[in-house]
Amino acid sequence: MDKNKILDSNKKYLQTHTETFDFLSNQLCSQGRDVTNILKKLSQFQVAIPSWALGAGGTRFGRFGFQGEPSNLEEKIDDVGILHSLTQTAGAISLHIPWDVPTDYDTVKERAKSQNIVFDAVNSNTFQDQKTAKESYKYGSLGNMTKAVREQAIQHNKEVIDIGNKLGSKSLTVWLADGASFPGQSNFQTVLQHTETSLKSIYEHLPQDWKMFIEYKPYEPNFYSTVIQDWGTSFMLANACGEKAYTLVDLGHHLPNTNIEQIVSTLMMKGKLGGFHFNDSKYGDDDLTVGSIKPYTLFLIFNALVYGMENNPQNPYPAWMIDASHNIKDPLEDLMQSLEAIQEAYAKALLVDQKGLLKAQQENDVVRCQEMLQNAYRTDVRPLLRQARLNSGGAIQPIATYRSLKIRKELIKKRGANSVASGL
Ligand code: AOS
Ligand code: ZN
Ligand code: ZN
Ligand code: ZN
Repeated sequence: MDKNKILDSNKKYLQTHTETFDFLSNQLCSQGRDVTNILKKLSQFQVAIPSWALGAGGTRFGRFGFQGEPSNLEEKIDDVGILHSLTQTAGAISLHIPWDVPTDYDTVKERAKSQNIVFDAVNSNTFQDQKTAKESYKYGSLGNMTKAVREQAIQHNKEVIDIGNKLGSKSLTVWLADGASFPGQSNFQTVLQHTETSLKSIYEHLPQDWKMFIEYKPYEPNFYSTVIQDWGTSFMLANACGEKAYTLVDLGHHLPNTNIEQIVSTLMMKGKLGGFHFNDSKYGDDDLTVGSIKPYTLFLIFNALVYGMENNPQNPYPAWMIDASHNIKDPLEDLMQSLEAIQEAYAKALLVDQKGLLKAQQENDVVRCQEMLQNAYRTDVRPLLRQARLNSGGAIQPIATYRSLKIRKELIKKRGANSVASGL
């Protein structure tokens, strides 16, 4: 993307932005907040875009395409490049194998590098059957009763690691659909044991500086039981594998009203929170735009994350990823909304006076504790986000700029109205 076009479009927002930013920044400074440091942290916070979120997703009832979708890996990287140019916070892409197997590694790497994009966690796929595959995952993959199926799934994960390694990725995310739809269909202990043994074998294949993320999910596609159903099971499996294995928290993978911020805290205390899939949900794994349904919960989760990042050196810096699906919005606009919501929650969490909160907790001043969180939450931090983007050469108003530059129209012109995102 042409940087000058972004700088040019910033001109019309600059004066209003400067006024609101100065006002907020003065206010925060008088409260003893280090605005420069907050801006630095916001600029450093980079979120990986999943390759599968760049096209329109769909539901089991149908899929309505979105014109100008990226039809190959190179175009997916270009889409992330657009997001990154505008927001300066999407400097990574997370690939899904086999949907995104590169045909030419050098071209793909070059394409990413020229747009300042790095390759984040690679995702394996043993929840679908591939045309060329000998064995079927209909009744499970790493936990399947049949050894040949497990072997095929293990082998696939090892290949995903090799592909990621060639691109410069440093982690593998494993999400399993394994489970049962009806009571009695499988033996809980047997499938869990198989899953553990299979994961250990994949773990053996990890390069020295890699991590393995184990995702959990309570239900779907199986509706009676899922083998890795909750953070406890993931945590147990990660411990069984070794120090390079971690739990991955997907915000949509909890039963209603689960206290996710508490899960995050526990995992960080134990040094086992490896990665994050951001999204939002009302009912289940809805994969909606981040912050669109429960922004206060997102803030509370970020509050736990900020605390953990400052106080838990035993926990590595987590891998941040979005895991979303779009049925009715322009995927790029939706992702910009998600990135904004993530940064907003992070900025608000950075405003929490941790020392003051500890003091109020020690004094058992429950009202003050709550006030401290809510004061931070109720602050309109958007001027900080805009300033952070401005400092890095991004757009003051990413979505408005995307629209005024008619980027989707350009993509349709280049790719055609009927292009369908590869892998979907
Ligand atoms: C599935 O529910 C999980 O959230 C996965 O992380 C992810 O959505 C999938 O791997 C993409 O197809
Ligand atoms: Zn996920
Ligand atoms: Zn999910
Ligand atoms: Zn999800």
